[in-house]
Amino acid sequence: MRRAVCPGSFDPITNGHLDIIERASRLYDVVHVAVLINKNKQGMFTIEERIGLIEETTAKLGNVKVESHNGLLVDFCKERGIPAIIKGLRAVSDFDYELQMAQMNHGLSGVETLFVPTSPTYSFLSSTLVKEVASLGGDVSHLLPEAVHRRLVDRIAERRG
Ligand code: COD
Repeated sequence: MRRAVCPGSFDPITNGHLDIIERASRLYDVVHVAVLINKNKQGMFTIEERIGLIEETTAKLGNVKVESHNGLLVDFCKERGIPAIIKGLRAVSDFDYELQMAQMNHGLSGVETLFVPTSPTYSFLSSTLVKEVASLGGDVSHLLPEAVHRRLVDRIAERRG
């Protein structure tokens, strides 16, 4: 079984994330999507909600397993025998930090990181920007899976009261 992991915050999953997960799912037998818990970061969606949205949008792929993890990504990999981390690269600006993390993760555990270039359609896309634009009334429906867009619009409305 060839396994890889796509890690992230996924707050929430965007079409950019989904593109990378779909491409990874064609290359590996099992793709683990790891929702990393960052206690210092207050998300818009709970970890359980993020997992639910990822499961809903990746169900059609058939070989994606979604889990959360509190701690080091390399420990998630070690516990499951995963030798490869898949990361999407949006722009040169992503590269410095991604390279640092790849080298650190390799140094810690020997796990390899493979970079997949983002589709040009999604090169500007991040969960943070999507939340900001949607909160200010902008249309982001073309950047998110339909179910995720619906939940985002509802969450923003709930927060407004
Ligand atoms: N196109 C293509 N890929 C994309 C796009 C896009 N538009 N948007 C995001 N991605 C990919 C990128 O590869 C990105 O890394 C990944 O999706 C996740 O993105 P986010 O924004 O959901 O998540 P991040 O960047 O906050 O995730 C950072 C991690 C949680 C992966 C990292 O902090 C981590 O590994 N943390 C665990 C603790 C740890 O091990 N720390 C030591 C690291 S050396």
